[in-house]
Amino acid sequence: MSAPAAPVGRTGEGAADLDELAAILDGAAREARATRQPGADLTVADAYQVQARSVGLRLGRGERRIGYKLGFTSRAKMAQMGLDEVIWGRLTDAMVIPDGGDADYRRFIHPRVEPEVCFLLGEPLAGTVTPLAAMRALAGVAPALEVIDSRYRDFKFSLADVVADNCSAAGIVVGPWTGAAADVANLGLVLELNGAPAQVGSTAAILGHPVRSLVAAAHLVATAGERLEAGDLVMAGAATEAVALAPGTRVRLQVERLGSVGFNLTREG
Ligand code: OOG
Ligand code: MG
Repeated sequence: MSAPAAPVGRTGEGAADLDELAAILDGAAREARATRQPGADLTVADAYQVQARSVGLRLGRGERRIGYKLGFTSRAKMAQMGLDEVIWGRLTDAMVIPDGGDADYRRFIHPRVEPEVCFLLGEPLAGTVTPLAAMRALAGVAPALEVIDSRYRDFKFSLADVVADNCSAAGIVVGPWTGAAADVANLGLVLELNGAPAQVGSTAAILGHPVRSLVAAAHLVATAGERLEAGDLVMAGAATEAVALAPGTRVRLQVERLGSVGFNLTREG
């Protein structure tokens, strides 16, 4: 009698299964075609392995690492997705959409946009650091938009699923840089779609103070033996719920004192 086949990604499973899932998720992103969720047997620890391997496939094709993103750093996002643990993912240069530029709708499956702030590191930051040390390592801060695009059907996932999928990372748009000394604790923000407000909020919604995202990033990436490097970007996480984007949408975010950032999602056909 033969043993039943083990589900993909179960703890203790061979590396091959994690590689296979990494390849499936990478393929889904490249082809902009949704795939099914891996299932309940994938652990969060294995999911980070899958993420590292799928981003490894991108780097193997010549993409360059540019930093990290955090997810579920606001109550609004946790409530929207029904998950309440801070997660982190990796950013590459292929994800960058120029401020004021166009993003091709065909690149995405079911894109959503989030209002964020982005940090630029002036010095490396590693492991357990204080908010003051995190602040001192900064070279700048900017208003930013993240385009998330889950590779899973119906944008539905467990914590492990979304971690494996590089936290839905698909695009970032970074606005003008302001000096590192800028106080980002509680800045009002408005996310507009086609000129109409879609979300209104404050940077205070990001872990109470966005610098806590930077502290969390330094700590979390260290668990994978990595650190924030000088020149890295860190996306702090959405301050409000994410908003679904239809083709042909003009997106703009205004953040008090930091200024604005935007892009256009191209029309269909
Ligand atoms: C996961 C990514 C969440 C954020 O800013 O909270 C995220 C998702 O909701 O698909 O990027
Ligand atoms: Mg985000």
